[in-house]
Amino acid sequence: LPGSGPSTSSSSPPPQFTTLSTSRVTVIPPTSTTSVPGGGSTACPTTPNGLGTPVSNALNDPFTFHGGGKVSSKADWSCRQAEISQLLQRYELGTLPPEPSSVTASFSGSTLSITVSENGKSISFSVTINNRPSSSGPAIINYGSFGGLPIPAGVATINFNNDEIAQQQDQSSRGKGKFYDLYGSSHSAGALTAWAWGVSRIIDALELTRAQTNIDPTRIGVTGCSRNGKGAMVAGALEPRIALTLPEESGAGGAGCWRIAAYQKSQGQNVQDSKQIVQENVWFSPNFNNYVNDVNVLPFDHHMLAGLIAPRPIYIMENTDMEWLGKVSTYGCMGLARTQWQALGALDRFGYSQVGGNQHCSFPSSQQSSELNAFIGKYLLNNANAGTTNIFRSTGNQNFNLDSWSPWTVPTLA
Ligand code: MCU
Repeated sequence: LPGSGPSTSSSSPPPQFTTLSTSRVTVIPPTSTTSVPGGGSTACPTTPNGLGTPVSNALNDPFTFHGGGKVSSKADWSCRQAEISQLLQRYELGTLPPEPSSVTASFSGSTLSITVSENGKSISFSVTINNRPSSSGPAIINYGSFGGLPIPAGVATINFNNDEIAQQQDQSSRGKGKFYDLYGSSHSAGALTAWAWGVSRIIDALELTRAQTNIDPTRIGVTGCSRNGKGAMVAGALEPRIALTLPEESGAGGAGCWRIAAYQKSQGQNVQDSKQIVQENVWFSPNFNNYVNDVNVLPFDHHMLAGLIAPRPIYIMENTDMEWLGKVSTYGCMGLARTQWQALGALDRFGYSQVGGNQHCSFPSSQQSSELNAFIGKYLLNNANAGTTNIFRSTGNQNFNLDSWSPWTVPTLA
């Protein structure tokens, strides 16, 4: 996968306050090559300018490059992911800035304090870490205050006040928050991208303070509910150091696909769609406003946002009770996102579970022991016997034809 964790320098004292080296690999490869597992690099096809051919009443083919070539190997898949990430950033999410020139961190009590500098400006923020392991162990970054998952013993919780990085009150929040203090209020990133950048800085800080926190930065999960579930999915998609992505009831703009919602809307259903969502809040780049009235022109949909995570593990929790929350649009979208894990032979790293009877963001116990704990057990606690993690289930009668929305073939990638 593109990108890797930062290299750190621990030369200057004191040890709890270390500056990151600036020569790091960025998440989005700046050139048309991508690293291949096992070393080396491969040339990626050039991404042509423009939107390409519109796709209506179906989802875009994740396995065909923007320029038309087929994805036929794992190396191609890494190239395709880099391309999809660029397209998503260009037309919907806004640009994820490259690694900042310096990140410093200190840990005291339960507070991890982080300072980020770039272009002569700097910002600071802090996160609290609870239930730290007594020796090196995993942690889950939890966005904001909606919902919250029951986190099993042995896993620390890192509370991330994402609204401080990018506000999300309503449209008046555009360009407000510490991300924009650093990069300027007219930066193209929407709040979801700004928060993902914040998650990356938390992981940078964890890499620097490993000896103090006992948190293993290679075993980090991310979660959030609803608007913050959208954030969790985007963080997993844009930050390859996230080991487990756990979006809870993210709905439209997260696990939901724009085209499915647009189709439902045309049938008179009360589903949140692209036109409405950009009126409600600043989660996306202002550039997305140019496409919300005709999402068919976009060279991606959210099955491909999720696909940026493949084959890293993801467990998606959704609700059957309200169409607004994506009853159908997340089912269809993630049902087809799943093909990307299938192509990589990694179906045991993909979970979609949709149940009802619980209030929005109240985690239902039916998803706990055999699903959530299985994912956390296997992928953060390194317990291979934690349970079945090849999950695709919904208690709603979805009546949704996955095949008709995917007129493309799923390759086997080696
Ligand atoms: C599911 O996430 C959002 C939804 O997109 C909004 O339309 C609604 O207003 O709020 C949800 C939410 O974040 O609830 C906490």
